[in-house]
Amino acid sequence: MVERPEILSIVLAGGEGKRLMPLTADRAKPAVPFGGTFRLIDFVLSNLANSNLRQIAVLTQYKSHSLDRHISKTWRFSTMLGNYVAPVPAQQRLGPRWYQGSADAIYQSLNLIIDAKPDYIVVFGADNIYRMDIDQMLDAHIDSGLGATVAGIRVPRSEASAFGIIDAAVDHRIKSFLEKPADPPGLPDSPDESFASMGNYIFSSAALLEALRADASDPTARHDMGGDIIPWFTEQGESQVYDFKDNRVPGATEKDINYWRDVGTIDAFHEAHMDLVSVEPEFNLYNKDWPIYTDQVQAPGAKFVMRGRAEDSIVTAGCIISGGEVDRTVLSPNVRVEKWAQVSDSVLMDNVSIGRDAVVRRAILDKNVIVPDGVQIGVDHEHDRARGLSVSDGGIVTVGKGVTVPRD
Ligand code: ADQ
Repeated sequence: MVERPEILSIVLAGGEGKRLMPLTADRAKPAVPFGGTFRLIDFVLSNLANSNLRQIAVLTQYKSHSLDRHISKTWRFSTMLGNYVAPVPAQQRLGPRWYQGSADAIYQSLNLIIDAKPDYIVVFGADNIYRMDIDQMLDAHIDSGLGATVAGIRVPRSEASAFGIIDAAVDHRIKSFLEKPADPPGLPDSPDESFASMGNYIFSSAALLEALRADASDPTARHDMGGDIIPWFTEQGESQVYDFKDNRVPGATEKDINYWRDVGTIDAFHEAHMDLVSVEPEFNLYNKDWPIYTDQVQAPGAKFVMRGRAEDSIVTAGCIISGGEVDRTVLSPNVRVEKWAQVSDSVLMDNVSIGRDAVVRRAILDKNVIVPDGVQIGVDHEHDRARGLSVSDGGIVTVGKGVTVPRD
C-alpha cells in the first residue's frame, strides 16, 4: 500500500481587514458574517474538510474573540482519526512581539510543524469566497517535486494591484512574482487580465522551514507570505502556479465553476451578497455535494405576517417580517421588519430591527443595529454621512454593530 503523506494545514486568520471597517471594528476579518448564516472562515475550513484535510491549525491574532468562539463552537471534528481544527492565538514564543506579518505568524508557530512532522504544508488565507478541491492542488504540488505551489486565477487588470501577480511559463513554473504591484502587467493572450495569487499555497515542509528561517534572519524583510516567501521560492526556481481553472468540485454548475471572490472591501462584500440573492447566482450556496458548514442558530422558522413579504432574498431562521417589504436582501437570523418598512438591496446581520415606515436601501447593517420607526438609510448619502454612517465609494451605507441609527 502506498503511504499517504502527512499533511498539516495552516489557515492564516490574523488579518485586520481595515477596508471592511466598520464590520471589522470589533472582530477579525475571517469572523465577518457572510451569506446570512456563515462567517468568512467557514469557506476555507469547509474546503479543507471536504478535501479530507482535517488536521488544521488556525493562526489568529487581531481581535480574535468571536473568531475563536466560532471555531471552537462550530469546527469540532471527531478526534478519533487525529482530526482537529485548533485555533492558535499569537503566543509570543519568540519574545514579546506580535506577528509581524503572515510569514512571521507561521515562524512563531514552528512548534506546530516540528511536532506534527508533516511532509507537506497547506497554507491558506481565511477570507475568500469559493469552493476548491484542495486535494487536486496537492496532487499537482507533489507531482512537481518543487518547494512551493501557488493557486492562481485570472482577475481584471483594473483590480489586480490588490493581489500578488504571477508571471508563469507554459509549464506552470513561476518566472516572477510581484506582490501588489502599482501597475500590474496584463496577460499575453488577454491584456486586460492579470494572473493573481489567491493567497493559497502548498509547500514541501523542509523547503518552507528553510524559507521561513531565511526570512526571519533578513532584517529588511516584511515577513509576509506574498511579499517575501513566495518571491524567495521564485528566485530559487522552486515555485509553480496551480491554475484554479483546472479545479473541479463535485456538484459545481456551469456558472459557479471556479468562482472566487476577495470580499475585502465593502463594495465587493455587498456585490457578493447581491449575487447570492439573484435568481441565478454565480455562486451556488446550495451545492450539497460540497457543503459549506457553519454553526446554525437555534431559532424557529422565519415567519411572514400582516402581508409582510420578501422577494429575491435569503431569509434565515428566527426572522419575522410583519407587514414590511423586503427585496434583494440577505437577512441573518432573528431580524425583525415592521409594518410599512421597505428594505432593498441590503445585508442585515443577526438581530437587526427595522421599525415601522423605515426605509433601508443598499446598506449593510451589522448585528443588533436598530433602525427606529420612520428612519431612512441609503436615501440621502449626505444625510447618512452627517449622521456618522459610512458610505463607500460604490454608495453602500454601512452601520456598525449595535448602533441605533439617529433620525437627524
Ligand atoms: P492580502 O489578503 O492583502 O493578500 P494579507 O493581509 O497578508 O494579504 O492576508 C492574507 C491572509 O493572512 C488573510 O487570511 C489574513 O487574515 C491573514 N493574515 C494577515 N496577517 C496575518 C498575521 N499577522 N497573522 C496571521 N494571519 C494573518 C494575500 C496575498 C496576495 C494575494 C491575496 C489574495 O499576499 O498575494 O493575491 O492574498 O486575496
